[in-house]
Amino acid sequence: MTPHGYEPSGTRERNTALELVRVTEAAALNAARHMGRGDKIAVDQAAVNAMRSALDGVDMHGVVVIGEGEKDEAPMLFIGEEVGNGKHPELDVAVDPVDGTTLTSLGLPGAIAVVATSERGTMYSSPPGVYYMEKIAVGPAAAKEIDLTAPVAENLLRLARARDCDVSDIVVTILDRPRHEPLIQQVREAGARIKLIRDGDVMAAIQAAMEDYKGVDMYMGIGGAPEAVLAAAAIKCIGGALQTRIWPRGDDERGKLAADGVDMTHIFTVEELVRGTNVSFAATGITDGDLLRGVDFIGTGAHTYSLMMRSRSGTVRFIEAHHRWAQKFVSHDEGDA
Ligand code: VTB
Repeated sequence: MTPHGYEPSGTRERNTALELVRVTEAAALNAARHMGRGDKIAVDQAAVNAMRSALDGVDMHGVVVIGEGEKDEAPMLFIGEEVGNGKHPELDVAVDPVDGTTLTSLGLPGAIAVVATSERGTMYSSPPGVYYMEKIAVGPAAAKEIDLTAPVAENLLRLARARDCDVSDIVVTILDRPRHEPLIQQVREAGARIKLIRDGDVMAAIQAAMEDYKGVDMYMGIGGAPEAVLAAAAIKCIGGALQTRIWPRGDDERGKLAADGVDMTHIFTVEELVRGTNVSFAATGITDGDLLRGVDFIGTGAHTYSLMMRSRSGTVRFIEAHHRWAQKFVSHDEGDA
């Protein structure tokens, strides 16, 4: 340790996140070409192609744990697919080439490309038939205080106490869905404020965990199960807490999961969703968001805005990259970054 508490030997360790950012940049650059064209399938395809090929450049022997779906429904980045150049280390890989395909197709804010890695066998993969999870996320100050099973008002009070603020100071991000009407009602009754988003709850959870980001303080609601694992990877790096619980859509799904022996009462913590100790995370803005700007095309190239971090050091980097088409080996239309 130096007098400033900085351990230089830490910099001798490889940082996979530095490589992952090129992967999310590639996906974002390609997805952003389709912004506002009303075709969310094209948005996703462009990002998946670019991400798949950029992953080949990463020094790792990765296996996709969170991906585009099962092999027979996803031609690329399917669960179980091996990615990377095959070299050490052996990693689990979670991808969401576009969190916010609809946002991108409509030119609305908040779409990102995301990748996370963790040691092999350490990422939670939900049992078949699990699509959604209830979630609550906060930053480090209230990490030990929140409890997904407690009433909404209680969690808000605990967060306010931990942050030494008023409940009315708190902003909670919630996905704008009819299923959240009761939750919205409860947050309003407790006196907190709400930011409704159309999509993109990975970034919503990240913003809640980043206490130096002033926009929101908590994320609550029901969102995708894969997005929960990606958010957990990020929160493992930032600090803070995320608790989740499997949420079946209706009695039919509940019955099937119960028959399969799936525990729908279990509360998953960040530690259970991502058990690794060397977690890397990268995200690049596709459309403008609060934390990350979207891709700017400037004729001769493009600018991208990314966030990358790893759990070992807790370093969070914001990277603005200036890409120049003329110096790329492959034209940008073919998916290079
Ligand atoms: C969220 C959000 C995604 O799906 O997980 C959400 O992060 C889940 O709820 O961006 P819905 O099925 O009701 O959308 C997205 O909105 C889209 O994948």
